[in-house]
Amino acid sequence: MESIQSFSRQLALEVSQSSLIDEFKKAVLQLRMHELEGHPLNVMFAGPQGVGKTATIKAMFGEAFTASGELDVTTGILRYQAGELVVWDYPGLSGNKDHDKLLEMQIGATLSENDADGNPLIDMVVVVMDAAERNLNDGYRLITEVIVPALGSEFDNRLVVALNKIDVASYAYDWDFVMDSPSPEVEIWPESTATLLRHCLLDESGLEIAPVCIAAELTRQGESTRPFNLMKLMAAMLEKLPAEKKLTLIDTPLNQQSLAWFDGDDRRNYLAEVENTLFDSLYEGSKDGSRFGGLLGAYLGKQGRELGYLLRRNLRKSFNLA
Ligand SMILES: Nc1nc2c(ncn2[C@@H]2O[C@H](COP(=O)(O)OP(=O)(O)OP(=O)(O)O)[C@@H](O)[C@H]2O)c(=O)[nH]1
Ligand SMILES: [Mg+2]
Repeated sequence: MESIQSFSRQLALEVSQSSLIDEFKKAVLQLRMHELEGHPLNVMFAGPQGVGKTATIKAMFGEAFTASGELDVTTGILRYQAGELVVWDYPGLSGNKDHDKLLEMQIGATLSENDADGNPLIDMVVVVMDAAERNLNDGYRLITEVIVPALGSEFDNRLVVALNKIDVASYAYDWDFVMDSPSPEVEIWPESTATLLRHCLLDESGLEIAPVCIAAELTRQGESTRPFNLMKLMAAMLEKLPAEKKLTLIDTPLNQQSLAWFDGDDRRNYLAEVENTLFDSLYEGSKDGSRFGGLLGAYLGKQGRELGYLLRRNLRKSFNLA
């Protein structure tokens, strides 16, 4: 396979071979990439039963990743690992009081745990909820009563909420075959659910969290399933992670299924957001991708533009986008 090299290794190689970047800048960039490379990243997926936690992990990292899971038989927690990334796939809250209480305690305890350096063991929690469920209470309670208290004051940078199965939530409407996207009406119901959830979190608990509407497995008529809004979720996760963890997430083999990262609500350009945040973490002094005329890094001159070009090209490979 062509992309055996991780994203950052390949980028470092191409920077070193570039004729448009001078030797001093090369050294600075190599040093920065070296600093950012190889940091462990632990992401926990939690939420009620059957909401699509495992499906979301599979959508992001592909089937080989989830097939490699190790099950802890006493806790029911599945752990997947690739390179420096560890994903914790927690069993769902089932509605059984004793089972759920124990599970909530486990989640709280894991989130409060520190690694050997005194940093939190879990860098990020992704709470998955089912947009098609009329009752979002279990997921809501999990966030407000278990996860946020365990995360403490730093919850904002460590918590992402995904509202999954928006295809099911939009049951009354069809796929728009002309635009090859959900018809505008389809988005209304899940988006209002997301807004309602956001409002409740703010009003009742003072938490400012904007849930990301996704479909980990969107079935099109007569076609195989593929995700919807996955890039939006990736952008939301990368945005919150510290610089040295962003690269770990991108260096992990990502889902290579054709068009897995393609479909989305297009309300913003999520791929550009991903490019910007990665560029900013590599190029000192850059903000919002330092775009000029839309070109990543171009505001910083010839060398910035070249790094922008190389980064963008390799990122597209990682997401298997043409
Ligand atoms: N229509 C639709 N179905 C989905 C979507 N995501 C997941 N599913 C289906 O929902 C069911 C549950 O998905 P899982 O990924 O196993 O859910 P989970 O949260 O890991 O479940 P537990 O581990 O049992 O708590 C499966 O049948 C999936 O195929 C989606 O976006 N749309
Ligand atoms: Mg599961």
